[in-house]
Amino acid sequence: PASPAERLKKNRQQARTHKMIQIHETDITTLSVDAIVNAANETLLGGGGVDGAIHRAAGPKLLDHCRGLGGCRTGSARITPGFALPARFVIHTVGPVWKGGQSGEAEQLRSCYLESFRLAEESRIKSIAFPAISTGVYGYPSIEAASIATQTMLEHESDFDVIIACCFSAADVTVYETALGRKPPAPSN
Ligand code: AR6
Repeated sequence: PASPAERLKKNRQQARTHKMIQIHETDITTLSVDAIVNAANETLLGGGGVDGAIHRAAGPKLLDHCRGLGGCRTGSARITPGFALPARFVIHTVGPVWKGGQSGEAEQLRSCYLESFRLAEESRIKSIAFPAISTGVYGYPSIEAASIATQTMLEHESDFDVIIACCFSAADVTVYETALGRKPPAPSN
């Protein structure tokens, strides 16, 4: 029989290769992770959706801090403290507005995830949660967006203890499960 140390090593190896991308259906502001990602706009001065929820939960110091950043281009990201949030950091990224798919939206959305991961690695962040960037007010189709999100997550899986795809609806959970191949796609009739 394997020794406890061997079992632990095996579990760790399995943990590294399996399900380090977790899908949660929750309010991202409640997550106790090193960093949560915000789907912001270019001003970085707050807004509706997940951005509004993050600013409310973080408190006014977040807005004060963001005022000093001078905004952020679409596809880029900035990191700030989490202030009153349980998360230590917020990574603010600006997703593309969906204009039909022929305006570089996919590359910009991919860049949001890559830039967020880059900043996270620079700050030695080991646990990170992403909302479904651009799929609310900005109108990006959920299935296409989840395909880009999960692809970048799989590319960075080995650099983190956990990556959370934070969904705000049961429908989005199914979309992410399908994108990660954990559920067969629903029949399209
Ligand atoms: N936790 C997790 N996910 C959430 C939460 C929450 N508390 N609230 C909403 N979502 P959106 P966008 C989901 O509109 O499309 C803002 O005004 C939501 O259901 O927040 O990138 C900014 O300031 C959806 O799945 O972001 C920008 O102006 C996802 O988060 C603009 O909206 C993204 O929806 C950005 O639009």
